[in-house]
Amino acid sequence: MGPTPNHSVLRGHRAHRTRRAQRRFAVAVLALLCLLTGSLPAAHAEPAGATTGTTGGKAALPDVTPRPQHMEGNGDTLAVPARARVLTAGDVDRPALDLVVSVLREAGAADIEVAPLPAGRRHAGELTVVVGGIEDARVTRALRAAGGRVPDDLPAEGYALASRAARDGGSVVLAGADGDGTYYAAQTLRQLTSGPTVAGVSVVDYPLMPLRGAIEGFYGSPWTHTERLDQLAFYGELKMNTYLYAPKDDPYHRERWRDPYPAERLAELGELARQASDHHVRFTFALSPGVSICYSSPGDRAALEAKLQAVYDLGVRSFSVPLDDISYTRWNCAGDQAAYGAPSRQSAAQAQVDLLNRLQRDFLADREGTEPLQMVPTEYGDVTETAYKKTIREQLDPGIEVMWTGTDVVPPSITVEDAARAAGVWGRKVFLWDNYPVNDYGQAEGRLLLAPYAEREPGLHAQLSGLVLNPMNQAAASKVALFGGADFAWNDTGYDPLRAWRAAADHLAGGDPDTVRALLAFFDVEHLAPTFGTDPWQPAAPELAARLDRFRADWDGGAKEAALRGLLPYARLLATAPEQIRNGVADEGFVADCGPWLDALRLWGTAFERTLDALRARLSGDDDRAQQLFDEAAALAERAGAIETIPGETRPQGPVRVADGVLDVFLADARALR
Ligand code: 14T
Repeated sequence: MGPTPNHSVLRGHRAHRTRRAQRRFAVAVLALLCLLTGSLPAAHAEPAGATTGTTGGKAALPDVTPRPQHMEGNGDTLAVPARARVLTAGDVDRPALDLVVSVLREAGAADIEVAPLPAGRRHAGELTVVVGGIEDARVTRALRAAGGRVPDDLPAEGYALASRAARDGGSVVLAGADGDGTYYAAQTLRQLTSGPTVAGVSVVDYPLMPLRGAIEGFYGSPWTHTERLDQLAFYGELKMNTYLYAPKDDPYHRERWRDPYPAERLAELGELARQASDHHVRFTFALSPGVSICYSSPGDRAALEAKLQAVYDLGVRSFSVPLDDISYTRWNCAGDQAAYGAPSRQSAAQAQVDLLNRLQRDFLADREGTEPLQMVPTEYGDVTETAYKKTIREQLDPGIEVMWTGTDVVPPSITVEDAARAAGVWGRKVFLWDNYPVNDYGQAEGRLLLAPYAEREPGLHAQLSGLVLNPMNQAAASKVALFGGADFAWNDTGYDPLRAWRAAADHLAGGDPDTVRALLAFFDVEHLAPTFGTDPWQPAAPELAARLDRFRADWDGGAKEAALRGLLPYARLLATAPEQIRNGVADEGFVADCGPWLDALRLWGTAFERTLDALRARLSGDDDRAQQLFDEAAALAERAGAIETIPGETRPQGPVRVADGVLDVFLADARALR
């Protein structure tokens, strides 16, 4: 697994641009070819990022994330001609239609006509794209005609898609179970398209978990408005349908929950709600009154409703009341003592149940289009039976969604059995709040969490109502884990953590292989995932550690020259990865988020190279030169160790860590190698 050594020289901005120009040229040549032949030989048009091998001239299936439930090859790759007609059956979802048109335009269709079915006269050599609901007989007919499969029963958000090359043009059919499904079919089409071609496939696809997404639920500096807009678009691309707004350090969300949002903040929330629905994402607004609420006070209940009403008026229809990280061993007012008795787990649960059931019954049930209320219990990170859980299980409105973080706040794994026990104690399927890749706790100081989303057991979909990841303050860097989370929530039974990890690198690199290699090497040195305890649940730099082990074995076995030759390219890859990433990743947020870690890696990587050079000098008997190189390496490592997280951004702050416990240890030990 992992990256292979990169022997190529660094590419700067100019080389990057040249590469793009070359690609554009290749696209133009291909387009010309297509015009002449009508379709492309499959083997010549393997889509970028394809991982399956090409056999006997058959097209490799492209790598689509999340991984579809069913996808088969359907003949040759389609060449997108200059002319395309998009035929809509009924009222087609607007974002889906816009996406189809922009994908075709990107692929080189300059002349696109959008018209309702039935079609008028078709022109020779044009591509026909049918978009509509799977319940429409004209759509299923088109689907069959294009070699697609018509499923007997398509779950909500599902879709069927067929794409087929033909001598005289070609056809693509997108059939959604509903508007979401049609949009997801268009998102899949986007990933099937590479340059001027579309892979010939037949897909039947649907999610295994009904709620998939992220919860902005960390402590520390909340995401910016721009970051949130970018995240929502990204969620749409990954078929995630949920974003929970719950930033602990938005004062209006928690500390000052009673205070109305200032007008400009409210306007931003409205814009987020629109951006969410434009990308088929449900915006859930969370309000956390637990730090100061007086449960028995009609005034506080009215303040809570007024706050939710203001957001409802913006068009938001989904709400959550998280009651995590509060004390339930004391009341916030004398009235609660009178109404519920002395503080206890049972009385705390009773007060919470009364508040939430009332909110569901008197507020949400009365309002058009609202989703069931969601809540986070105060005991959210275990499955131990208590008087608190018993009261919630027995008395909380069964329609209210209950969140759960696993068998700990940051659990090292989540099994189907754990989730089944959670469903047992809460009396309903639970909604998983997964505290990965969040880095707001002490053990995560100086860390960026870039390991694959892993250690969640396939089959969890049967026990959960959904899954959201709690990301890092570094929004764009969190996309690495979110890629995996989206894939897992859609299709946990087909989930492969390393495949999703590489797909994330491929996405960020825009398919450029050198940048993919640099990213995977960078992810590896930021791989350690801590827990609240002392043992990490994902190890530090596994790829680098394996290479260092091999080096030691060779060196100790006497193959010293070979050991050095084997390791040097990887040291060079680490030293040059930061510049490759800065030049090759188009997502500016990602590069900005990773800034201090990239700066530190450049120094650590160079220290690594110097150390190997020192060992070589020592081997050739030049001890003075060796000493000088070791000293240079030590100076570089010291500079690297002094780089800190961006002030005011992450909580907690501290020196950034790069393969700590692996690379630093190797560099120190290497001085004694003879
Ligand atoms: F509500 C929960 F599901 C939850 O996870 N709450 C917080 C969350 O906001 C935070 O980002 C996450 C990771 O630090 O853990 C919870 O916060 C805690 C929990 C603790 F037990 C913070 C400190 C703790 F000691």
